[in-house]
Amino acid sequence: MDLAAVTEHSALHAKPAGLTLQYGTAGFRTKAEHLDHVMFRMGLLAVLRSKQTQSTIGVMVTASHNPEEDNGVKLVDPLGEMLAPAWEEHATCLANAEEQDVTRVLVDISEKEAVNLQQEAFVVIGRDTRPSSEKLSQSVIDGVTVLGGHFHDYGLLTTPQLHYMVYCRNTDGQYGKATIEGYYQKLSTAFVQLTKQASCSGEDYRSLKVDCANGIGALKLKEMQHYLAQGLSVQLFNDGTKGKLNHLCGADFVKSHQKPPHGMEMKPDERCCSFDGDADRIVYYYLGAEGHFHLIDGDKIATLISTFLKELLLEIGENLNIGVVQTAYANGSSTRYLEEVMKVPVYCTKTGVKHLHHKAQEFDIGVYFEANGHGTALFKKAVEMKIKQLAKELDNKKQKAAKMLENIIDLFNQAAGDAISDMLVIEAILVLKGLTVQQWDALYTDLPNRQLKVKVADRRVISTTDAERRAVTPPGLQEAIDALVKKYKLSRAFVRPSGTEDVVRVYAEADSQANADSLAQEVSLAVFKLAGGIGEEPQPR
Ligand code: G16
Repeated sequence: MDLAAVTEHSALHAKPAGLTLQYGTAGFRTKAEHLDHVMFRMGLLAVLRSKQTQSTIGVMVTASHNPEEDNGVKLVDPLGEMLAPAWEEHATCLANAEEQDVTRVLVDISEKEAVNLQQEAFVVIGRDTRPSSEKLSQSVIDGVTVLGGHFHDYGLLTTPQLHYMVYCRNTDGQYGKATIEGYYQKLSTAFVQLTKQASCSGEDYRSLKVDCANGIGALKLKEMQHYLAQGLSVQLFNDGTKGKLNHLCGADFVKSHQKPPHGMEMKPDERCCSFDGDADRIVYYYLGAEGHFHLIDGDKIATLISTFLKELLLEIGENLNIGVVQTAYANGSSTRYLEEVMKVPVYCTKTGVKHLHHKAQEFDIGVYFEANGHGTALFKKAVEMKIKQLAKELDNKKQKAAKMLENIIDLFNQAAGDAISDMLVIEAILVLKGLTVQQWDALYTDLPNRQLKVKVADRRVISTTDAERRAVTPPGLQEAIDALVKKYKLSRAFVRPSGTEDVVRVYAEADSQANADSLAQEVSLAVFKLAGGIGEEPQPR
């Protein structure tokens, strides 16, 4: 390591005095103007991780659902998964090191992780459409090159596309071709093959309205459209030509406000969906005939997918174990439906796809989704091989099911939750099952729920346990929540510090919307009072 060169370049990416950041739910996130040093240092760290794993490592510059002024960065590990926890700690140490300590921290990490410094390093970089992203990705490149790493800058990509590129590169192309065309080809071929097998194919199934949150999803869907040919026609809204990124639109807005995005023209019964700012989340919705807004979130997406996969497995007579992984945000009705009606085991992890992904890997087929629309399905390699084999061998009816499974495996982005891939999976399942969006929605009825945010001086005063369902600190908070929950029927509530925004998140569900709203408000007030709330006290809605 040329430590003198690191010191010299690091000074050009100085850390603002007193700034401390944490590698959170999905990397570092804060105001873009505070991130230059973090980007440079994550370039350095990616080189060390690449040398250590002898693999290509990804660096994605994005703040996903956060406001346009924010930005962020996360590292992508060799199989397209999130960075290993021990390296998250290294990332935090390096990002927070004072200028004079940067080289020492680098040396410490290399020693602790037994990094062979002679090893070549290769890093791939992607970025979203935020105005700050291009310059920040240059700072990543500066970090990579000063440590002698090689790189490929993919430029504008959705986050899941970068995860896909990393996975492809580290499996010598077995997972797919590590190019944007390779991604479009893999997904569109699987989609076309899959939907060819549908017996119903009315016009209704061929068109979909997509709110792109004024983000990268719009650019990439436009590029992909001709690959899908007649299979699916998407009409894009909030495509970035005028509105602001994630402002009053996008999956996070739609899910948390439970209302349609601005700028979308919805007619009753039309199938619509929203991506978030970097296209790794998706939620569906429609207006009922009576004009009511109906949200179909990640829980219902997981239900549709796991039901479909289970049915195919039954048809081919394979007894593989399927598990569904959710978080505390999963609607109580979805968990009950999956366990009691579908007889699928359900597991709960902490928020953050890294936790869900990890758990889902334990099953032959693991379906994981956060209620906010972030998720995918994972298939064990041996399962993939077996299904490929069965698709060649079985008799006619079984072969059709095995072929569908083979195609759907290719349609999922198994490196990360991916709005484009999930959208194609959902569209294919709906047409194959001949389901309308209303019939899908009618699988079960969500318990009314509400999510709120509370500002506190330091959100770290809240710590949780039991997959974030219970607060450990500050003292008295959990007791207060328990007492409030008791006041309502079918109720549940929890609080947790966000790992992407400077807020505490509050979730409540109950037997009616009015009760869910009032429970959420009362719990917010308890957080405000017991955890050092700042600004205005939470008010009743
Ligand atoms: C990221 C994570 C998700 C998480 C979300 C909110 O999503 O990838 O797993 O649910 O943040 O996390 P928190 O509640 O900790 O703020 P995205 O789409 O913003 O990358």
